[in-house]
Amino acid sequence: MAETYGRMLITGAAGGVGTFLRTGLAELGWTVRGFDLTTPPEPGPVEWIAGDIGDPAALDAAMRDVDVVIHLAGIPGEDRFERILKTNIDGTYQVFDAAVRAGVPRVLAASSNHAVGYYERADFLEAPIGVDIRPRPDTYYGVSKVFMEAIGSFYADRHGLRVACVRIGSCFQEPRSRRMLDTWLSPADAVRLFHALATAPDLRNEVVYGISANKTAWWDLENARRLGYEPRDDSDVFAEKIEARADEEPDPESPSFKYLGGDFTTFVPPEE
Ligand code: 15L
Repeated sequence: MAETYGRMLITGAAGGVGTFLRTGLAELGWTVRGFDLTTPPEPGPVEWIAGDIGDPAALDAAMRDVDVVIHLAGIPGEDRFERILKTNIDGTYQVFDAAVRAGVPRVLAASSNHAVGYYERADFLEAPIGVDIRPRPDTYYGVSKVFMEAIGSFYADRHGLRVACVRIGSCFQEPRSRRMLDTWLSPADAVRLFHALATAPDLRNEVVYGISANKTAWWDLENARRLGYEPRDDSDVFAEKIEARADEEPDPESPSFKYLGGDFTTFVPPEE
């Protein structure tokens, strides 16, 4: 019989990363309560609440008897500032605030590599970069992740909430580009990472990078490992396939190669 853990609320549970985590963490023995705008997807978790992170009453209901919140809900890429402000900035504030109101002890939140997307490849060729560098967001989306890290730190210090914000690289079934060979977080390692953070007795107030054990990694996993994360996957197994697909050598001066945030550094959302 598998070990059983507590109840975990996952906001954005219907999304890509949400789907990996809600299934993988339930398999590990967590009682998963999904929260998303939609009705429960198949295969669904044991519990589901359809609601909006902008709605404090829906969050109050969702937080009841929860041991850990994993906050993934939000716009997953660049968008107009007003929309990022409402969903990613105010929505994240609402989730942290509801967790404190309900007395939930621990919140793990999905930050992103785009909080530091304007660092250059050349900045971390010698040695992987740690989490203590100054944020350099590459988009309004990245700005919202810097806000997430800031409110997480503030609520950890002010309210004693245990907080980890995970600067996720690229969490997909497989890396989809050369850049993702460096930034890939496999679904199985994502489950390992969030499970480690959900159970680490020493977690207080951290920002960690979320990547697999990629041969070419830009980020330092030291504090994630200290908290119990042991990545097992390596994007290198996909390198040949990706190289065969890519037609030419990358231009070292192109933003998609030069910056950590890749194409995010040049993307501007269309006017509505
Ligand atoms: C992210 O933060 C996005 O949510 C995801 O869709 C990917 O694009 C990822 O970053 C990435 O940088 O590859």
